Amino acid sequence: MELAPERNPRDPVGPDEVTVVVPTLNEAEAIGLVVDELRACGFSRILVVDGRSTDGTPEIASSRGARVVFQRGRGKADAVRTALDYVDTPYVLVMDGDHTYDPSDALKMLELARDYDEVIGARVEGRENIPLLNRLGNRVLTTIFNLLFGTKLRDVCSGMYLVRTDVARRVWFESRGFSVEVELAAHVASTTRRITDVGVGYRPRIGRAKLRAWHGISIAVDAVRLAWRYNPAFFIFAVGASALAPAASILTWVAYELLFLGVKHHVWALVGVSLGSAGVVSLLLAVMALFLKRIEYRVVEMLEELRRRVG
Ligand SMILES: Nc1nc2c(ncn2[C@@H]2O[C@H](COP(=O)(O)OP(=O)(O)O)[C@@H](O)[C@H]2O)c(=O)[nH]1
Ligand SMILES: [Mg+2]
Repeated sequence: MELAPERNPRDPVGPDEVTVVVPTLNEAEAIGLVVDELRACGFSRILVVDGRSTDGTPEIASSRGARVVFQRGRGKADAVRTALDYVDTPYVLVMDGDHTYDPSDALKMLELARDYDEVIGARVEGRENIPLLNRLGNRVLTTIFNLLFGTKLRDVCSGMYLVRTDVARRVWFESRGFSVEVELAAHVASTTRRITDVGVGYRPRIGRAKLRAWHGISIAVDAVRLAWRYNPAFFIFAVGASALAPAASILTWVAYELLFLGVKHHVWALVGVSLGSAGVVSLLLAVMALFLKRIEYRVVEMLEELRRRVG
């Protein structure tokens, strides 16, 4: 029996070690082009996970050489989870099927795959092609994510990311209630910490968006849930710090009345000062909660590094 040549673990990951998972829902206009581009970049294992399109998307995809399966459940998240039942390569690249991502950017992501559990394709060029509400939501969520996990990621909600199949299987086995992208990134950032991103372009979408309105809301919910789940102390004190807003308005009004009209509001002044003090203390504690968690993550990172060198 002839054995396959042993791969050098330092060689970059090749497209043949990757299954490209493309979730689709009525992407007939785009999917043919997307599959062609992927193949032109050397990806031969293309798995289109369809959400029961009615416009012929599955037929077009399979006529261009992709494997097509139908998803369990509903929504893009269930589609991505379904895909794992069919993947038999060490890596998975998830990519939207609307022609927004350029597969040649994915090749840059492969270069980092040996050193990381997850590589995100961060949309740095063509951001104007992301709808405004999503752009704002993505920025807020990414900022909160980085604060919570002490990471420096640029785009946690990207629709293109490369992940080790075993890691994805572990994480997506049970849902924690986040969108799949956030769930995966949060898991890696809080355990092995081997997560990074590569700048990629974002092109105008072909066809109509499927998730738009929902998306903004689910991104906001994800941000709040992340804080609550991964750093409850921060969450509680951040809520407490919001007392600073009413405190500032009350004190401004009290000061105005006193300085310009000579009216004294003793009780309101007391309320304002109390709220303000509680807010300041909460704010300091929230910042402290972030720093403590960062120290924890740094220790986790060092232990992981040590484990890798020994093992
Ligand atoms: N299988 C499946 N794919 C979906 C579903 N909803 C959206 N998609 C696909 O997921 C990708 C991203 O959706 P899109 O509408 O572009 O959302 P956005 O890029 O996040 O604004 C596209 O390829 C869609 O066809 C779904 O319910 N099932
Ligand atoms: Mg899209």
